[in-house]
Amino acid sequence: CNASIVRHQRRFPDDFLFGTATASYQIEGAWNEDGKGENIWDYMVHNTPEVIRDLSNGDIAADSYHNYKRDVEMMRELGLDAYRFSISWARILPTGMANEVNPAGIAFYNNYINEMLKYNITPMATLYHWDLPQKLQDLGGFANPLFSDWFEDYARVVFENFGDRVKLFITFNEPREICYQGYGGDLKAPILNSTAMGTYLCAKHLVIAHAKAYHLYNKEFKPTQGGQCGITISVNWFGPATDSAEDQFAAEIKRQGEWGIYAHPIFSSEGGFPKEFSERVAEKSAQQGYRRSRLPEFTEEEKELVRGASDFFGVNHYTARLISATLYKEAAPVPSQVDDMDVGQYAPDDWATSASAWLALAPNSIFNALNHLKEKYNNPIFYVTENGWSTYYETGLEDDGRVTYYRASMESLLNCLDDGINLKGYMAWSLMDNFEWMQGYVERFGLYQVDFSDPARTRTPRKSAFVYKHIIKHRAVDYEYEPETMVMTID
Ligand code: PNW
Repeated sequence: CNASIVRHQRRFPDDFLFGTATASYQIEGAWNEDGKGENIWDYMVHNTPEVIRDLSNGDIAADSYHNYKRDVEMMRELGLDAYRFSISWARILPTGMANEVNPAGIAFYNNYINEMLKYNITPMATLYHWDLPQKLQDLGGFANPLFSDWFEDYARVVFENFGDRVKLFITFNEPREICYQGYGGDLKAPILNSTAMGTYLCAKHLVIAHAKAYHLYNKEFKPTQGGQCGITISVNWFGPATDSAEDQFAAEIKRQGEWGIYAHPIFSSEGGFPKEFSERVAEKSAQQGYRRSRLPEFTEEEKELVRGASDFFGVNHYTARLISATLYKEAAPVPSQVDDMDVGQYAPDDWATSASAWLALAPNSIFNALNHLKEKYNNPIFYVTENGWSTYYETGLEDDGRVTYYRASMESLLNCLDDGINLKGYMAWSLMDNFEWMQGYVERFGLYQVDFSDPARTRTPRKSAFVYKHIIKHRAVDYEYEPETMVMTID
């Protein structure tokens, strides 16, 4: 009877890339070893340790700098097709500028990549997952219009050194979290809390930096290396709380403000920032006495540079909210991006909750998000580059909530494939427990548990690791499956 269940299951194509994702600062540790420079997370956790919930930091983290072979062994245990990791800018360029390349940093990523390739695991490399060299932050970081040149120089070093073997590059991970949480707010380094304009200056310079790196790859590296270069944007689903025209418009403003300001310049046919949101910021800016909109404009030349500059759309998707024009508004500073959007949001009570305040299990939300993007941006190639569920540090290995979440995600992915969405792969966040930014080690996202009190940072598979392995192997979800033992092997 198992066989008949399997026969009626919907399946993932054989060439669909199943993987897991991590990020350099969250796993590597070795924060000052072998010539690595200081980055904005090193600086923040050492100078203002109280901003981290458990007063911890990523100095050692999962110590992947020394444990990379074990990491690749875990990828083999899971049977992964691909692995998404990020490169630490300051590990390979300690000053941030390309004047000085750190050979030990290059060697580390070469070893990591080569170990994956030895076992046919496709590397997907993110150039920037939030760890800006501190020396560039001292000069304004993403708020400096020259940022795009510094990023282009760094990207060249990455493509030159790794592009012969890495065929999937992602420039930036999650512009919203970089710009809104780091510059407009105080939820991520560099905790600028520059509410009026921080988000928007960063947004403009970030998409231009992305485009310059993309064109560099396209012109100088793609012809010989033959890979693809894209960007990853966090796209949670924001649907209207009711069918009223006001709520529908509020949901559209929310989508434009949260991720449209990054996606529209790159993926829309007209380019530039999204229209309705731009009008709203211009209006509010005028009312507030500004002589120009706090949202900067693109020149025509910049618009052209950015428009169409991506081979694929990487989507980090975790959850959803219902959006209202009038209800559930949170207090926000004026002026700020939250005040500019000026909408309310909530998660219904019947959505399961995780260890993270922002993360609830929303029904079919990967499909809702990708279907919207497909219609809006003419069905580009998509990768889901992150998706995952948090449990508390005490939860241990029996992570049934995570199992439920991943199975629901698989159904939503299959709905995408049935619908003709051009979706090529899925990376689960995360391979293992890691430094969860402001939450330190309190919230855990790993398929593998990491013992952070053990100097060896021993990794142990959770139930969800066995379930994900079973899904990858069979290219389908079997709801009856339970691991017989918690002993993991390489098939
Ligand atoms: C991602 N949201 O951030 C990051 O890319 C990871 O580094 C991080 O560890 C992971 O999610 C889990 O937090 C997000 O509000 C931050 O929906 C916020 C949201 C989504 C993703």
